[in-house]
Amino acid sequence: MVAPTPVSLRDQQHPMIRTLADRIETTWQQYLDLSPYHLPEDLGYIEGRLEGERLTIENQCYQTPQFRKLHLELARVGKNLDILHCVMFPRPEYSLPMFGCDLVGGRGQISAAIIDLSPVAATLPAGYIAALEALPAQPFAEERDLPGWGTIFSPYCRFIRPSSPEEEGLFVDLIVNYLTLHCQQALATPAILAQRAQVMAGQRHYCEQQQQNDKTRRVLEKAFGAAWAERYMTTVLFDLPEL
Ligand code: BLA
Repeated sequence: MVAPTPVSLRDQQHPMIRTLADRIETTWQQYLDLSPYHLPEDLGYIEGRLEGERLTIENQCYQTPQFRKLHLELARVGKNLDILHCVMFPRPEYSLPMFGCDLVGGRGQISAAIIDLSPVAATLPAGYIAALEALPAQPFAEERDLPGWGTIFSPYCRFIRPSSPEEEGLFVDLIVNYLTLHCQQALATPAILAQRAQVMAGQRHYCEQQQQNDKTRRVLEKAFGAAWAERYMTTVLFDLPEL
C-alpha cells in the first residue's frame, strides 16, 4: 500500500479532473501492487511561467510487477488551463497495450477528453478485444477528430468534447472501465522474456508519435523553453528506456 496523497493541485482543478484523478488512484490501489517510482531529479513538482501565468505540474509515479511506470500528472496554467495526463508503461516482458488518457480544459469547460488502450503489436490482445466489444455502446454528442500523429490509437479510442456534466461523468466511467479491464488483463498475462525487444519497439513507436503532439509541446515550451520541454517530453512524459 502507498500512503494517500496529501492535499494537492487537484483540489483547485476542474471537477472532472479531480474525480478522474481520485478514481485512477483508487483503481490502481485496488488492483495493483504499487511501489514508488523515482522521477529524474526534481521533476515531481514543477513551477514555471507561461505568458505571465503560473504553470504548476504535479507528478505521481508508481511501479508494479507488471508496469515499469504508472504516471499520473496534473497541471494547471493560471486559472485558464487544467490538464490531467495519465500513461501506464508495461514492463518489456509483458505484451500489454499502452493505457493513455488526457483531459484538457479551461474556464470551466473540458475541451479535450481522450482515452485509449493502444496496441504495441499488430492488434490488441484477444482478451482486450473481447472485453472492449462487450462494453455497452456509449454515444457522446461531440466526437473530435484525431490528429495526424494519432495512428497509434486503437479502434476503441474515444476522443470527445464533453457537452454537459452528465457526459463528463459518463466519460470518467468509460475511462475507469478501460482502466479496470487493463488492470485485470495485466494480472492475467504471463511474463514472456522472448518478446521483450518487440514490446519495447512498440512502446518506442508509441512514444515517438506522442512526442509529435505540438499542443503539449507548445504549452511546455512557452513556460520553460524549448530545451526543457524536449527533456520533459522525452524523460518524463514519453521516455524510451533501453532494455
Ligand atoms: C490535446 N494536449 C492537447 C491540448 C493541449 C494539451 C493544450 C489541446 C486541447 C484541445 O485541443 O482542446 C496539453 N497535455 C497537454 C500538456 C500535457 C498533456 C501540457 O498531457 C502534459 C503536461 N495526450 C497525452 C496522452 C494522450 C494525449 C497520453 O498526453 C492520449 C492517450 C492526446 N492530447 C491528446 C490529443 C490531443 C491532445 C489526441 C488533440 C491534439 C490535436 O487536436 O492536435
